[in-house]
Amino acid sequence: HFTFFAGNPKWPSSKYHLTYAFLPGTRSDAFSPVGRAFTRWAANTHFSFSEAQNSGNADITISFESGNHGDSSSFDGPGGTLAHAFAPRDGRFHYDADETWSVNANPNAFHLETLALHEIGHLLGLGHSSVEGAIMFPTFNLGETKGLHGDDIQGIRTLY
Ligand code: TQI
Ligand code: CA
Ligand code: ZN
Ligand code: ZN
Repeated sequence: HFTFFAGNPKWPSSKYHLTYAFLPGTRSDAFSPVGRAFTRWAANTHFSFSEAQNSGNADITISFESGNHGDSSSFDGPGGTLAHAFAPRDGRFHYDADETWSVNANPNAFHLETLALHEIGHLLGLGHSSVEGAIMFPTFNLGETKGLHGDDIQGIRTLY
């Protein structure tokens, strides 16, 4: 079953169109997988997303960071934490730059699109789920690919 962050933080209901931007220096092979992840969420929720050119006024920003990078949780090199995103309405989504990432399913790398689906769930207000097939289920393996599950969609519908 889905969960939310403490206090149920969410985007205002009037704000269903969110913009996202890649911070300068983001590896360009991440653009399409992240874009596909936003498209999947948009297809299954009331949200729509578009890429902003100027990260200064985007609702959501995406970047690759390494080690201590100036927020409350440092990355830890290869393994351990892979990515993180903050609860609404923060909008920051960071990938750990020290992991091996892949655009296509690859048994020896982490799948950019699958991690983006999970982290966007956090950006929209979802916590972790007890349903094994859910994108918000708190276990994720090297090489694994997943999609959205009814439990994830139900979570967003319940929160908003
Ligand atoms: N990053 C954690 C995550 O995204 C960071 C985190 C832990 C977190 N607790 C949180 C973020 C609560 C928001 C709210 O869950 S991770 C998984 C999972 C990670 C973990 O790199 O450890 C997935 C990334 F769920 F399997 F544990 C993706 Cl799917
Ligand atoms: Ca790591
Ligand atoms: Zn960070
Ligand atoms: Zn998570």
